[in-house]
Amino acid sequence: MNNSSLQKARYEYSPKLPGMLRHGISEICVNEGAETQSVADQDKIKALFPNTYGKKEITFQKGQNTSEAKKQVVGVILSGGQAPGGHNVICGLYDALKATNKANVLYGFKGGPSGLINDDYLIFDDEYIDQYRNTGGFDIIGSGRTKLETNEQFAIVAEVCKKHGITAIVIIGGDDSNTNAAVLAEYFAAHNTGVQVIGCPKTIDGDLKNEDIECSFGFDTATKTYSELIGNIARDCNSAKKYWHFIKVMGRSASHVALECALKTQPNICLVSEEVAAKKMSLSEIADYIADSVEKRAAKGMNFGVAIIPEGVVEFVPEFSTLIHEINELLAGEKADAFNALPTWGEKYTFIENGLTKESMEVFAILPVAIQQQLFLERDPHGNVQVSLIESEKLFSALVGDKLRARKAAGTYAGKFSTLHHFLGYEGRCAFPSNFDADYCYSLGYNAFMLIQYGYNGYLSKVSNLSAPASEWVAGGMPITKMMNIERRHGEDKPVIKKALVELEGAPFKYFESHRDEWAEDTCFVYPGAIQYYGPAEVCDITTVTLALEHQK
Ligand code: FBP
Repeated sequence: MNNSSLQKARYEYSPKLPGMLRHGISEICVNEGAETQSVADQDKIKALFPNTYGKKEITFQKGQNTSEAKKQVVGVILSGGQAPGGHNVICGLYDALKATNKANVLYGFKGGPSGLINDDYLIFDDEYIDQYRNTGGFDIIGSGRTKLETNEQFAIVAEVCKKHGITAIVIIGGDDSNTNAAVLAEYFAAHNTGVQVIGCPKTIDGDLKNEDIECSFGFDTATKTYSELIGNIARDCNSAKKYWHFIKVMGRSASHVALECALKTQPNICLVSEEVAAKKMSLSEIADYIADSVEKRAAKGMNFGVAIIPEGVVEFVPEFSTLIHEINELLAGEKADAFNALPTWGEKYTFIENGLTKESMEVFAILPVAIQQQLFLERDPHGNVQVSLIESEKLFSALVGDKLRARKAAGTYAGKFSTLHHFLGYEGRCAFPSNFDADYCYSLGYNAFMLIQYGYNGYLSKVSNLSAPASEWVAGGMPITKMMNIERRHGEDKPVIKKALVELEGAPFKYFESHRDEWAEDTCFVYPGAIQYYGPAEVCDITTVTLALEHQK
């Protein structure tokens, strides 16, 4: 492998473990807490998970290790989108496993959950692992989005485990993957396979969090990377003083990423999808809100600014969701062929006009032509509009442009409005993990092995007290069923881990809300700069503003 000097230096970095895991394997014992209940729908979840429901929360502490001395053969998979620090989860798992018993074995199943089904694996050794310590990416074994959710798949996985003598599987994934980890754990228990399942909370989106899991890994590094770039753009913006930058950031439905970047960089505008939904804002209202900032700044001679747009925002605009729903219906089944056969956009437009309700047609009509066409051209394998591909940064800048033209005509606005567009997503998912993510991930992996060693099944590796120095972090495990409720998915009631959206009553949003009017009108940009790996702890080890504000409560 060709290595940069940073990569070589990062190989040597020793991730910090929680104080309670630093004593050496022989001195880590378990402190069992109270039995747990799911966050909602207790009777239904209990009935679905008769073998794994209601187990106790546990924490590790210093004391004689009383776990059974048996050889462990562990399999690990990475599931879903990349998130910085995934390699360190595997490194921590490997180090704890080998420190416990040199004869223990770690299998890495390749390409995500499908690797387990296809029995496609490698066996880790020191030389291989050492090339990936403290590095970004998921290339150590690859990842994938196949879902492990049917009994047929579970039976295959059980066979694969039996073939290799696997005693435990570690699933590194988001809310869906960890929901499936809980179902797999229940299957293994019900079928007396003797195989344990442990999950680790991953996703840059930050939407896998709850009263037990303070944050998913990767969120810290991804938001620091995006904030560096947003800060750089903001400084260019404040130097040239001639552009409004519309920056869309990844994060799927939740706006945690956008909000954290806003807290770090203090842009003029940051939309929060959850607020858009709560206030039932229309596209026109959102455009007016942004145009107000443009107008006020122009009145002060500042024809420039920065607006952050969360990836999922359009799904939260009620009238837009209705429009998407109607388009999906309009092109369902064979109707799509009739539409596609029309030779010109003009003819297609007439077809659309005849098929949509008056209200949806009014929404459709205000969209820029490029977005209108995107809604009809880029569709998923089920024929549905791919909302995540909609260039909402361009959509909002165009709608704001329309508003400003109208205001100019009315004589209320006399500024200039030149726009530039950016989408920040893949730039952050494989960055070198920050010290926080390097430490947190290594701890999650190390801790996952301790849960395996102590015989736990259906648990999420839990490391908490994360806004304190690592020495004060608390390591333990939480039954995944504790985080579950019943939700309607694809027409069926399903047990799932509750997805965390931005809470409008939460401290991060409240802080943002109390400052945003000033940020909208004045230039209050903050330039966070690049992630620092070496230097004082207050520069290098501090995690997100979101967590700091949440812990201030
Ligand atoms: P996960 O939920 O799997 O962690 O993925 C996060 C994410 O980066 C989202 O922010 C984004 O919408 C999506 O993945 C993009 O997916 P893909 O990598 O398949 O393009």
